[in-house]
Amino acid sequence: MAEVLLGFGANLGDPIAAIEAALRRLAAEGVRITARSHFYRTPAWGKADQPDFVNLCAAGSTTLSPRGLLDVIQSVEAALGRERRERWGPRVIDIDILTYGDHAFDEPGLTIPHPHLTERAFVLAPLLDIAPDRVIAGRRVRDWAAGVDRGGIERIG
Ligand code: A4P
Ligand code: MG
Repeated sequence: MAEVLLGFGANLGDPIAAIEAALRRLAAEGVRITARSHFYRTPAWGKADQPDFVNLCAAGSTTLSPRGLLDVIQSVEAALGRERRERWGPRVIDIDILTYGDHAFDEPGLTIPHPHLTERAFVLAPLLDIAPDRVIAGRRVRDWAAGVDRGGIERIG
């Protein structure tokens, strides 16, 4: 059994409904959700000319392997209508594997911990709700969070 941290983001359609649906589908496919953050409205990062995102993080436990979890995540994204278009572009749902136990992976198509997580306020703000003392890439989440600009991020639920 592995403890995982997952990040969710959406900025098309009904983002909160999409994230709720993704959590339900993951639970039905072998990821027991043990904690979830509040929802946050966050300014788009990377490509600014798109709607604000809604972001949430969740903790879970699973017997799926990292690859098996990635497969499940991608099937849930597809089921919810995700189309892969441009990098960092708008999406109905995006699910990232932030951590998988304390393991590090860097394989084609799978990098864990998720590469940019320690510099992204839209991940760190929700992570602070559920895992402030978790050490990722050598520092606690609360210490990474102290180093990013969380301006413009608003708790919405
Ligand atoms: N992949 C590799 N490692 C992982 C992992 N740990 N978890 C691969 C999930 N996927 C992982 O992802 C591209 C490939 O990453 C997948 O095929 C998988 O094999 P994608 O979701 O198809 O593409 P993407 O999301 O457009 O690209 P990328 O680089 O993953 O973007 P990000 O980093 O997910 O950023 N602004 C705000 N405010 N909130 C957001 O949620 N999200 C993004 C997307 C940009 N700006 C944002 C937000
Ligand atoms: Mg992604």
